[in-house]
Amino acid sequence: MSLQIYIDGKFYDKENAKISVFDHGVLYGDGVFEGLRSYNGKVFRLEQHIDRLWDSAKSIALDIPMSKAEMIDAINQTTAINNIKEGYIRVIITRGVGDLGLDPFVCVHPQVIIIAAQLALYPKELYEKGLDIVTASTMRTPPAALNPRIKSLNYLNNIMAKVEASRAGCEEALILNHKGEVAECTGDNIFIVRNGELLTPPIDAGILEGITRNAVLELAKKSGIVAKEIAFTRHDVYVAEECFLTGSGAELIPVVSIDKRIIGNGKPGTVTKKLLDAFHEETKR
Ligand code: PXG
Repeated sequence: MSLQIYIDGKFYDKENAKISVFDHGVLYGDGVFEGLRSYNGKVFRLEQHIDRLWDSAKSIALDIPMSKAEMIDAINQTTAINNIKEGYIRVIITRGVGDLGLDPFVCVHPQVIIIAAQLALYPKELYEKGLDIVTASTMRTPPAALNPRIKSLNYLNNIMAKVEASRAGCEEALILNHKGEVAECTGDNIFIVRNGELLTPPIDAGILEGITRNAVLELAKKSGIVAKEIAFTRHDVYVAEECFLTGSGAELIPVVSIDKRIIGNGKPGTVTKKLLDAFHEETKR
């Protein structure tokens, strides 16, 4: 059976899962989304993703045309009908069909799309070897322009940084904020280890408040690792003992070099490994 895609209350075969070219999601990138993971058929931190989705929608003045409970139901139905156990789930809310003008309020019916697919992780050897990354010259969108806390369909800022990563032969790029501080990567949050302490940029550095990031901060505290949300610069990454990225897709992935500077001994570090083990335990529960 072909993959079943949820659109606006109904399921469609992948080949027939289509939306209007007049949807403002297509015309303007006007909408919000979430990327979730399921482990053994259960969605990881589902309520937190739902809350973040509702916050993103509220911020862009978009009313999601269902309750949170109905959304949870729809997500669970979509994973079940596709028999997804270890999977990746994409929830998209578009502004809906409008006309060729910008006005979002002519769009009366937002579209809810849910895709539940088999997982496409980074290759296993990258978790053992670690990533080489580069700093992008593309600056993170300043929060005063469009807050990166909104997980919007407007990902061009991240895509421009991804272009730089790809062209440098890297999987990811570090993005700095409008103050030149470390913000995050194109689809992942960043952590470093310095003097045995775990550091990650604060939300007001202009980043997405990652669900995986928050899980790692909790796990660090439980494991007796001092963890701080504190602003730092590219220099701090260059001289860090360890570095890793977090995201629903990637979980925790070590970074072993940035801008051709080797981080630590050029291998995934002990704090990274400890937290990755703790994270795997958490997702198994
Ligand atoms: N920062 C940005 C900009 C992101 O898009 C994260 C951090 C990590 O957040 P979570 O909540 O996932 O821990 C994201 C994650 C993918 C994918 O395929 C991930 C994201 C967006 C698009 C694709 O892994 N967002």
